[in-house]
Amino acid sequence: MTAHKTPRIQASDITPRELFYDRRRFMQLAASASLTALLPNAVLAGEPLVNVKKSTDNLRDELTPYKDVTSYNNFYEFGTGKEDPAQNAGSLKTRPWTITLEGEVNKPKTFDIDELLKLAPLEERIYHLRCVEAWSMVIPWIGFPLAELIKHVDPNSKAKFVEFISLHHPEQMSGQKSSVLNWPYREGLRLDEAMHPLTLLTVGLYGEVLPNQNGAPIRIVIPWKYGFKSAKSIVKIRLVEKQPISSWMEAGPNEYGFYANVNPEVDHPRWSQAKERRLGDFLKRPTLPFNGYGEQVAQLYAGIDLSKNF
Ligand SMILES: Nc1nc2c(c(=O)[nH]1)N[C@H]1C(S)=C(S)[C@@H](COP(=O)(O)O)O[C@H]1N2
Ligand SMILES: [Mo]
Repeated sequence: MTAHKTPRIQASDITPRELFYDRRRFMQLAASASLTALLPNAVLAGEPLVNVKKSTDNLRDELTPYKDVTSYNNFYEFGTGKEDPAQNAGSLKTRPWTITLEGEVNKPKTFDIDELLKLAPLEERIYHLRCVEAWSMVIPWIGFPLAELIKHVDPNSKAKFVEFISLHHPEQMSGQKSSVLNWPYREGLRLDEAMHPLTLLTVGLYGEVLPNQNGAPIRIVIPWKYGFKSAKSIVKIRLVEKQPISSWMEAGPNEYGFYANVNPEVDHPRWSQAKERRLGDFLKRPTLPFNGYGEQVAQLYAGIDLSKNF
């Protein structure tokens, strides 16, 4: 077992953010790290990730507690209840795991997840995540820009959109025995959205390997869009010429659009999007256009009617 697969935590590897590295949690991590070192070929949810470049984010908002981030989830492959994924996602096998990049690219390639992890330095990014159901969280993700991966396969001139395809495996994903969505889960972005530096290919949170319920071993996070755009447990990324149709667009075309930019002015047909409840808060707070990332991303939509392209 190689060193990078069984990271031992050292005081120097731990970011000094008292917010989340309280001493008790640190001791739990130390214990689990030495235990997993005995298991063959395991890179387990909850193992610490080392050599992560610390966040340069200047958000002042309080982080959502680890417990809430990992126990209140949407991941329909493991059930439709918010507590289902944490309960049921233990059956997902995250090694071995490959991701295939294909379609309108000059150098299609299937990456082993551990090979992919070495393509670019890991960074911590504190992002707001706003669910279309009007709750939100603040999460310290770990990953690197999706653009870094896409550059490796060299998109050709026909590539205009990117499609993400999650794992389809009903034996491991009990929720796929129900047809609540058209499996596998599919999402998509315009190529320029996918290449935007905020779009994060994500492998961890709170300093650790992603828990299964949060989309292990690899998911996307697009902080200015509703949470459903951030596909989990991805096995395929396809560059395509035409706008792909996502699972949610199929399920409810007048409720879930392709763009899905967070927009307090465009209500969901069944509820308002003007406010959100931050997990742990009692009172709602106003939702910000583009989830607060307008300065970085609004220019991507210049000249587009966002009430029609919701
Ligand atoms: N494959 C897959 N990805 C998914 C989902 C899903 O059901 N399946 N749910 C989405 C929704 S609606 C949200 S809000 C976020 C939630 O991410 P989190 O549980 O890590 O907070 O994941 C998104 N990605
Ligand atoms: Mo969501």
